[in-house]
Amino acid sequence: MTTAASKLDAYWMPFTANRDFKANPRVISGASGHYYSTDDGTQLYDMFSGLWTSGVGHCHPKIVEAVQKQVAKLDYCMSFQVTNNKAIELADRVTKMAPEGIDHCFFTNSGSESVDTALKIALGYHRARGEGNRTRLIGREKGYHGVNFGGMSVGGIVPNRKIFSAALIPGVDHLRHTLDIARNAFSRGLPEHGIELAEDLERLCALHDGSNIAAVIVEPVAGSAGVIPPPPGYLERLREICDQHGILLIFDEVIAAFGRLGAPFGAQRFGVTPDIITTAKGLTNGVIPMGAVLVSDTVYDAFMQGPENMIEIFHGYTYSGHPVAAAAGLATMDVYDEEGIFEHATALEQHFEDLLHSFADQKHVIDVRNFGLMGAIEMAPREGTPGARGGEAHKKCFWDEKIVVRNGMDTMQFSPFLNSKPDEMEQSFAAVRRVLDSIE
Ligand code: PXG
Repeated sequence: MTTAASKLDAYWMPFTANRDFKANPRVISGASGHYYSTDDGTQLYDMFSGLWTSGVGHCHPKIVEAVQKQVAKLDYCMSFQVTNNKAIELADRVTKMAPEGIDHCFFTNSGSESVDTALKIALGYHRARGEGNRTRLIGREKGYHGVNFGGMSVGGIVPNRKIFSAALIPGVDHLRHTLDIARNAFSRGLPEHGIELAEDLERLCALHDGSNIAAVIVEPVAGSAGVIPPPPGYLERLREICDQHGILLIFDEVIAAFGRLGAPFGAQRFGVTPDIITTAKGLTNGVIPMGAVLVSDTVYDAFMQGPENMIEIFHGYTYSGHPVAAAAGLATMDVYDEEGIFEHATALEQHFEDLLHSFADQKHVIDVRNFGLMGAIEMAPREGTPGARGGEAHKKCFWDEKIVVRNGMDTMQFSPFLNSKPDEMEQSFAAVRRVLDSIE
């Protein structure tokens, strides 16, 4: 046997139950449009757009062509002191799509790197302005900001932090999360209750004195924790409090940016402009790893001081602004524009919401949440084995129904393609229903 599955032992898979997986591997070897395929020719419908990454579908011909051309023309060039034309073009393009006043772009290779970069920029910004005492960082319970030390520390997903607790960076506090199933179960879109939770930030300002806080980082809609949209007015209130205390507001838009919420950025959808936006995923449609940190003029200008021959921020990656990734990014932006992808995503929202909420009366389902094209169906955990019901649903979807869905414990998450067809959404949710019906 020389198939990929027989060699699995060497591969330590990320965020996966390795032994369980290797006993029954699910190996993808091809993709086209909205389907994955396996070596034996099975086609599987992807209900998660990759991992929130591939909004316009897999192997989009325009992006494939751009990558093929670029890799043959300029495969790599130094990212420090010299740069490449594609990185310049992409930074310009993406900042033009960003909210007014967010005009500068620092490239990374992933969401985790974007978050750690943003946190470092926040600290550097205050120091450059003579406020080096502002070192505290504020995250939120249930937040996911990647797995590097900074992002893990401001993040609020317990298992991701648990065994690393001694190494979490000091000086971090967390706002309470806004998931309130008791009051908000089965909300369509933004949940009614919970705006008062934004006042947690005032409490932390009172505790530490706001003048010691550097930045607050939140996902506009929490993704990994199982799609938790904010109560109306919550993000606005965070913005206000940050302004009152001179604190930078960071939106982690690794999932929210590039159409998932029907706009280039979640900031625009919510009408709240942060000082810094972190992105990745949809920046290249997932085709080549790339992330970006977008910052306001005020933040950028604070660094552009001192001797002009000096580096302003001692930070960067060998692959920052990689030309092949940047070419994929540019082609992705073309597809977003030329195919009216964000408009299409907006037009699908109602149908997606209706399909999700049709699960409200399904057995075991205790909540359904959605906003934009982010959706979740939460099931009650099985007595004594939390996560078992969700894991079983994921596997049954794959093996019995040939659909790929993601579960976080007992919450099924959905990230439909931004250019989904209504009938494929209906068929795939009908398959999910059959699976949930069959699960005890
Ligand atoms: N911030 C946010 C908001 C994310 O969603 C990251 C940072 C880290 O990105 P990288 O590229 O370093 O993985 C993410 C990643 C899920 C799921 O099930 C979500 C992510 C990754 C894996 C699974 O929702 N988001």
